[in-house]
Amino acid sequence: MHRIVLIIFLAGAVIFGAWAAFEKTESTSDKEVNQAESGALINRLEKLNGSGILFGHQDDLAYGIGWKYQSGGKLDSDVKRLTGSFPAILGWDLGGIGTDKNLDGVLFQNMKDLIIRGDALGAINTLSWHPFLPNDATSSWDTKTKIVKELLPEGKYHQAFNDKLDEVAHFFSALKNKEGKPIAVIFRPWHEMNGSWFWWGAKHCSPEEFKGLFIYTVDYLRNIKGLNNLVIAYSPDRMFDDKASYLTWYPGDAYVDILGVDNYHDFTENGDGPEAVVNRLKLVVDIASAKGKIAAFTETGSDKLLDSSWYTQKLGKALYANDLTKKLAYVLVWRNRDKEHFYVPFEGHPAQQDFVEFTNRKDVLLLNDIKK
Ligand code: BMA
Repeated sequence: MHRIVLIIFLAGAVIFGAWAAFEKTESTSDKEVNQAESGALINRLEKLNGSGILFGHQDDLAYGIGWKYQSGGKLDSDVKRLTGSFPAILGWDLGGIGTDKNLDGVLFQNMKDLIIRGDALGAINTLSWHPFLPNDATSSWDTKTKIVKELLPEGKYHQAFNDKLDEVAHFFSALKNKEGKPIAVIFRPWHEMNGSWFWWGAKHCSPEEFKGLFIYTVDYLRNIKGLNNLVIAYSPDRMFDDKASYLTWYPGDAYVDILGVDNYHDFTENGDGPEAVVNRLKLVVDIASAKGKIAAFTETGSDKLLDSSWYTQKLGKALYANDLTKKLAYVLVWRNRDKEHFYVPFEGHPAQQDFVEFTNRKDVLLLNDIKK
């Protein structure tokens, strides 16, 4: 009798031990795989940086001038129509998450499919977020209420904010490739915070509140929701002239992988001019390099391309102004809504040739240039 009890006990111990060891290796290797996801994208961006600057376009696969992606249909792209290649960087926006369409009319289901299809082709996806207020207002530009601190723990809308982040996390966790592995993407929340046009902007919260919001967002997605496929970008708008002003809203090295800048205005007549674009890019690269991080021109463009040589004469000259600016990992231009609002030219537009010339540069990288 005793022997039987002993045998059962020993057998149980062996099974438990094996199970515990299995559990351990499972979770250790899961963790390594997970860290590898965002890490691999960072490595890839760093590696590609030696060959040139990646070119990106917002909503590129979703719609363009005179066409719109149909679920499951053939891929199209205004960049490809002119150059023969999709862009290397695909920009998307999560504003409106929780409903069926984003703020610019892209069905989230299509966005998900297109991110997955783009990734399979070798492109890199970046997502910004123009969130709606989690109270009764419906847009990022609604600045009536100072709401940022109400989103943080103890705040009136904290639970509503968590619910929003759950929706964001749900979207990110659905980004899986054919092998079922999570797809790493660049996430660029709370952009242009040094302007005051968005409710998280400079006049609507203190830098400390802003940092709290940024840190909470990244912590929640990474630690509470367990997402390991996010490479995080920090991207103020153009209003900075030194390191301190650039870093006023910076949440800290632990929360940021890419240091960026959004700048449309300095290319226009009312802005500070092309030298200011270059100086600000240089500053971003300098700050990023000192931190061992990636630098990027996270948003720019010339709406309607009234200056038909904007790509070679303005953007190209700024990107390749000097050894610092050349270290930018990528540049993203905004969306092609229609003939009244677009940033990439279309067939027959006066800027067509210039755009093709710009993208033909050896150091401007489209998808065809970076395919694995
Ligand atoms: C702006 C414009 C708008 C758009 C918004 C968010 O610059 O392109 O049409 O809704 O960005 O994408």
